[in-house]
Amino acid sequence: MRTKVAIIGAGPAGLLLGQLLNSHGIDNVILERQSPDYVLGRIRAGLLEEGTVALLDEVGCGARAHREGLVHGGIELAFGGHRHRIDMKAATGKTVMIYGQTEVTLDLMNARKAAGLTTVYEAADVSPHDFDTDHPRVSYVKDGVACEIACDFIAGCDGFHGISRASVKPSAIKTFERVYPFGWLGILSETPPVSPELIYTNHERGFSLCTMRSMRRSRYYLQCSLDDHIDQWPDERFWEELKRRLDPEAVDHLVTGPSIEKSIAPLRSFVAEPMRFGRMFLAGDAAHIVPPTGAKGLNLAASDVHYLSGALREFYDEKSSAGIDGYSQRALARVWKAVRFSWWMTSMLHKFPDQGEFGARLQLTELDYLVGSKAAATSLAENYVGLPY
Ligand code: RFL
Ligand code: PHB
Repeated sequence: MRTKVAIIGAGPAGLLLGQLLNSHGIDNVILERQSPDYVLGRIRAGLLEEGTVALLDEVGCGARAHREGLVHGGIELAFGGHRHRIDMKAATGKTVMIYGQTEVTLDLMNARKAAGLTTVYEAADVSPHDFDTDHPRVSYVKDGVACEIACDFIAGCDGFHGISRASVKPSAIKTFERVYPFGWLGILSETPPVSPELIYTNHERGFSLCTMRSMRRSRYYLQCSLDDHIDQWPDERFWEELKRRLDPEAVDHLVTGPSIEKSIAPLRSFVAEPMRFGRMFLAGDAAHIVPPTGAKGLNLAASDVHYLSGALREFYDEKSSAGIDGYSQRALARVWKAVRFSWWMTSMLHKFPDQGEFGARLQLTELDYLVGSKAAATSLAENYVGLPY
């Protein structure tokens, strides 16, 4: 098989890149290790920046998001038993949209199918080769048969544990990492959200977040220990702990119910530089990870593939390699700003084992400053709704 761009990974980065390239007549094939159902079953992100929604619109996949997504103009920060609203719309003129990653993925998968583009699911032993030459290849095994794709470029959209970044020789890559000493325990339940907007809480027992997927489906997160296992968190314990961390009004409004999904995610900041190695590019979680506190992971995957698709279009249409030469620097400039923002939100809102009373007091002071200062609130809002591309 031959294609222009071989994309490894059918998560949001790979699927969106495939549609963006296709809309400019650049043919591509996606190789995905898992089955479609497995990919669709991963409950992850829930919050889209306007820029991400605009990219879905650009590839004709935004209609359901506009119909079913919930547009939010603010968030609430809770500390010391009180909630304070940050009016992001007033500060920036922009909003964010609640629309689950599973829905984004489904819409992109359906569009890909309708366009008749090739996606090889359950592709084993996917491996990029010769990307330091003008003739890269990707090998894989499908149903026990060894296969190969010859291509012009490889896009590594295969997430943090993927093969693309791991195929680069260590001397060509520099990584930056911070691992946080806690995780997020998340549950999904068929209950109405406790409040119309998201509530981020700093509490002495640890962080909590109230979010949602729709007006009938809630998503809640609790900061938990990295040693915790979901078996130790039956639903009753989860709800009890959440109530301890919420303000009294939220406790009164909280509707509990059986969880339909429960998982624990570790928190990490990670950046690999550069994001281009000859004729292979990294995009999305394959190149960087942020803690979910700023809701930036999926949105960064979208801005990466926006830059990358533009660069490849320039290469094919204008016979210019300026775009692909500048991809890494351009993408990383935006990535690092989101890394900083997510690290800052995480640092301000979580209980750290070594923070002591001094650290805890500084967190509360920072939150108090934020909700009392127009300048500080605007800075948070500007980053939260997404910095411009
Ligand atoms: P993905 O989604 O990990 O997709 C990578 C795909 O590559 C496949 N793959 C391979 N395929 C072939 N061969 C191999 N060797 C392969 N290895 C891997 C995988 O099966 C998979 O299908 O990466 P992508 O596309 O870069 O997308 C990134 C996002 O998924 C991620 O950043 C977000 O989920 C992060 N995130 C959030 N982001 C937001 O923007 N807003 C949020 O509200 C938000 N909340 C979250 C989150 C992530 C969370 N967890 C679980 C880490 C909340 C949580 C709890
Ligand atoms: C989510 O809805 O899952 C979500 C929203 C905001 C975040 C993280 C996760 O910061």
